[in-house]
Amino acid sequence: MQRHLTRRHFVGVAALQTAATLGFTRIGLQSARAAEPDAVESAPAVVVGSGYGGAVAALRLGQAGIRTLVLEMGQLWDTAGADGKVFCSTTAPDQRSMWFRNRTEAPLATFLWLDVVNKAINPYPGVLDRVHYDQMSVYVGRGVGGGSLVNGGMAVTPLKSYFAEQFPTVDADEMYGTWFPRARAMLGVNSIDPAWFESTEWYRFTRTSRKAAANAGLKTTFVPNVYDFGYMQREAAGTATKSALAGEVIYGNNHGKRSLDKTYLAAALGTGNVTIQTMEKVTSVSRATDGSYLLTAERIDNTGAVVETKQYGCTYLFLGGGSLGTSELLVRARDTGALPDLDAGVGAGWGTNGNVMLGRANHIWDTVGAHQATMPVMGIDDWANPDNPVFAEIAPLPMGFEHWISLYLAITKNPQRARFTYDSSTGAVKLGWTTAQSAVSAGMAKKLFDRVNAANLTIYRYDLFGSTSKVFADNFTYHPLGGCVLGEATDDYGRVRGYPNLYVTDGSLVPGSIGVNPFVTITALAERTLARVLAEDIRS
Ligand code: FAE
Repeated sequence: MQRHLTRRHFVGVAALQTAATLGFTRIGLQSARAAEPDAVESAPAVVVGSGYGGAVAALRLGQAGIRTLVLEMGQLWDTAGADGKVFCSTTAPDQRSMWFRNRTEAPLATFLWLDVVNKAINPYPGVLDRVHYDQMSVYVGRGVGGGSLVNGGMAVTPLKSYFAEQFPTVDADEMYGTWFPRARAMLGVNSIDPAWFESTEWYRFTRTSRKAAANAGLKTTFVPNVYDFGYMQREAAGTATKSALAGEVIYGNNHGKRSLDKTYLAAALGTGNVTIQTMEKVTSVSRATDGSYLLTAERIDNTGAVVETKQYGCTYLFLGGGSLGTSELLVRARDTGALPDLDAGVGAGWGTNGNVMLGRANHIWDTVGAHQATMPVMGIDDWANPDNPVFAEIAPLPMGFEHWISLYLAITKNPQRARFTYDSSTGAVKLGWTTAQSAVSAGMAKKLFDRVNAANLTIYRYDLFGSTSKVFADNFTYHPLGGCVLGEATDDYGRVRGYPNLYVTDGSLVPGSIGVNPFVTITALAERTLARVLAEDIRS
């Protein structure tokens, strides 16, 4: 990653740090302000959300000399708490862990059926949210950097043939020749040293799962990550403060991870043209008679109370609120009549990337280790199996003691899709995904792992997901995708149909499935969109 750092990048990092130190929620606001009525702050370009899609938009707009305002509903995670740390760990969660909850809602609910995983916390704008719909819940990151703050860092480029299947109108050669390499370079993707992997106690859990897969005739593959493996080796050697080796991941990493606030967003601020405002949730979008866009945003405080309702105006609007955030804004805008010409495809094509989590119980001699790194580095790759395509990440379960559990996040090729709809009686946007649709993913995961269990004479773990016998956690996803699918609700470059100068740059463009962990694809598509839009649409 070092080679991508520039002077401007460092200016950006400093800006983020200064803002945090001084407790500002506004960074460089003045530069984004134009001669507008008091109630309206305007900028040529506004970006909603600061995850992958939003961060790419912010950087490329800033580099093109366009004053850009980023509105992010979460906070800037750069201020240490009383313990001297910005983020809390998975083993000792506090209020920083979750977005306005009284109790944590970790993916693993129980251990030996005991309610020992989740803890009572104070409601606070924490970094991980679990959004509950009727029959599916979705984990998302909240804060400057979006999902990059909480994810496992697995930076996987999808199989070219499956990418082409999912995006038939996108030039796959150009994606794999230009946009994927650019995304990987900007994100700071690196790979674990195979020799270290084979010898370190911190990845015993992965080697044990690899052996079990091999016994079933299944192929495993290393996957790259944005966590700095050089740093991780220093953690293991005792020369760097532990983060991935100290149980830090879904509630944030204090060190080692190249999250977006350290890459794209730092560089964006370094251009001097980008402003990020935090704790502001965009609640509606409409269009003025001159064709510009108007946004309403609610600024909240640490209790969640709305302390100000603000109006923004812009010529160019980029939506990077993620699959949920962007779909919600656009479905509501269409169905309330604020943007009535939005395509019927807005809200459609949503899927879970076929996510299912499960655990297997190993034999007593197949230990997984009391010490586990939190960054996954390997997957079981059975995607080429035409009867049952599955790619299963070998996930860590760092409990600090030997538990003999192999945990997996399976990505299955589930063809089911759902739609977001607007409920006019409550004003809520609902998701129509059903339990029966999840069962398709669970069935595929079962088919694969029944093979692993049969070959190893092992069984599933029945004690991890809350109820007395739940083996396949198919009721939540880490990978929400779709809702504003590329080439359907938008043109082939993320331009929203019916509304000039309105763009989608995030995971809502991906039609419900990409076969691997999705952020490299989201980033690469956003790079492609921004290059095209800057060349053809924007006059600075
Ligand atoms: P995202 O990163 O979610 O960013 C959206 C941002 O917009 C957030 O910061 C929101 O707070 C903000 N926002 C939303 N609505 C509004 C609004 N109305 N007003 C203002 N701000 C708003 O979107 N993917 C991988 O590729 N590899 C992994 O290892 C991996 N592990 C994961 C582990 C966990 C626990 C989770 C939750 C996800 C994981 N993912 C992983 C998924 C990945 O983080 C996700 O696909 C991307 O973050 C999605 O990027 P977007 O730009 O779509």
